[in-house]
Formats: sequence, C-alpha cells, structure tokens
Amino acid sequence: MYIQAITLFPEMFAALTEYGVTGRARQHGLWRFDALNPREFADNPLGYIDDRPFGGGPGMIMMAPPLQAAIDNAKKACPDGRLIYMSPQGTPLTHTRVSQLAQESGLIVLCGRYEGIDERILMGNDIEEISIGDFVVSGGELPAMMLIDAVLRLLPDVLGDDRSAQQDSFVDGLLDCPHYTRPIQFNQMVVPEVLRSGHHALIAQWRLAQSLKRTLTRRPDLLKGHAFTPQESRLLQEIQQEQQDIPL
Ligand code: 4GO
Repeated sequence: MYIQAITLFPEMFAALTEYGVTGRARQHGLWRFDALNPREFADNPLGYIDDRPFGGGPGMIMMAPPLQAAIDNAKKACPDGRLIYMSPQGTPLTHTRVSQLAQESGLIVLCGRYEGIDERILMGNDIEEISIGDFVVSGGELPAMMLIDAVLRLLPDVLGDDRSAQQDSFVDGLLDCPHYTRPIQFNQMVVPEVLRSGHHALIAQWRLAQSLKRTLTRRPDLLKGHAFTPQESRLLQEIQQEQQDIPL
C-alpha cells in the first residue's frame, strides 16, 4: 500500500514509519510512505500557506492553492489513491471502515492545522472526511497516524501472527477479553484457572463469555447490531441469568 500524507510536519510521521510493527512492515516493503509539505507548493516566495478567515474571527485558515497543488501532486504519484481529510466534522471511524480502507492500493491523507482548511478543497475534490472521535486536537497528523496505523495492522504479514488482528476488539463486533501472562500470582491476584487448564474448547468459551460480559456492561450499543451465533446467544442468556441472581 502506498500512503501519502499532506502535512506541515512530515517528521511527525516517523512515529509510524520508524517504530514498532508499522516501522518493521515498511522496512520489509509491505507499505511505502511519502509526505508532501504544502509549504513547498506555496505560490508566494515566503512560503505562506495560511491566511485570516473571511468574515473575521480568531486563528488562521490553510489556503486552498498550496493544498490543491499538493493534492494534485499526490494524485499524480498515485492516481487510485483515496483522498481523506481528518476532521472532527467527519464520519466517525469504525473497524468496518478501517478494514475497507485496508483493501485500497493507496491513501492520501490531508492533515489540517490552525482552524482548518479552506472549504473549497472539500467542495472541489472527491474527499472523504473522517473523524477519530468527538474531540478536537491541534492538527490532523495524530488522527491521520491513528487511521493509518489501524489500516496497516490489517495488511497481510504486518502483525507477527495472523491471529492477532482477528482477536482484537470490534473485529467480531465485541470487545476483547481480558489477557494474562506470567507470573501466575501478582499482588494477591491469580490468573483464572481455566486459562491454565490447557482445555482449548473451555478456554475459547471462557474468552467469548468474557467478551460478551464486557460488551454488555461497557458498550451495550455494540450488541444492538450484532449477529449472535447460537453459542453467543446461549452464553449471553447465562450471563443475564447470573446478573439477575445477584441480589440488590
Ligand atoms: C481531526 C482533526 C480532531 C480530529 C482535528 C478528529 N481534531 N476528531 N484537528 O478526528 C483542522 C485543524 C482539524 C486541526 C484539526
């Protein structure tokens, strides 16, 4: 996959290109990265890329011409690249959308700064506005890196073990189960017996029950659209029965 970021701070993306599983995956050629700095596409000799908002108000707005020039260059390098703008006004990102984006051959992610970008960039390009949550940060770079990281870890061979990504929260519409490693006892707390039993079917059932419990208590909204397997329905009934048995 070929990922391009349009950003005033290309160095920030070292977090992705140089570290951890995404860094290793890039070294192994599983994805490529380029940053385009709008400043290098400025139409003035001083490299100004922002200006005051029409209508007044605080802060600065990123100007359309250098952004459009950067977009055009990114498109030239990757004509099939999907254009994305990170913004709190965007569609909230979900695991489903992340896995769709992981099927693309290229992404071009536009990162805003200041008060944002000139609206005509959004009007004049086929561009998807995506939000990583209902909060504001000072630049689109960190949201972009979160989106890109989420996409990359779904690419074949990026994670050490194919099963890792399959286990994660949201993949099957449920939250992940608790995890334990050595030592068996820590601060008076012991690893659940079943996980040490070596009984694979019982372990799988315990984990599924834990996932259902967590989802029920922490994110009941996720269960609304969930297609329950017969085993999940049975376990959920048992859990709800258990909870009713607890006296108030
Ligand atoms: C994206 C961008 C939050 C998100 C941003 C988000 N804040 N929730 N800030 O995905 C334009 C200038 C937007 C700063 C940017």
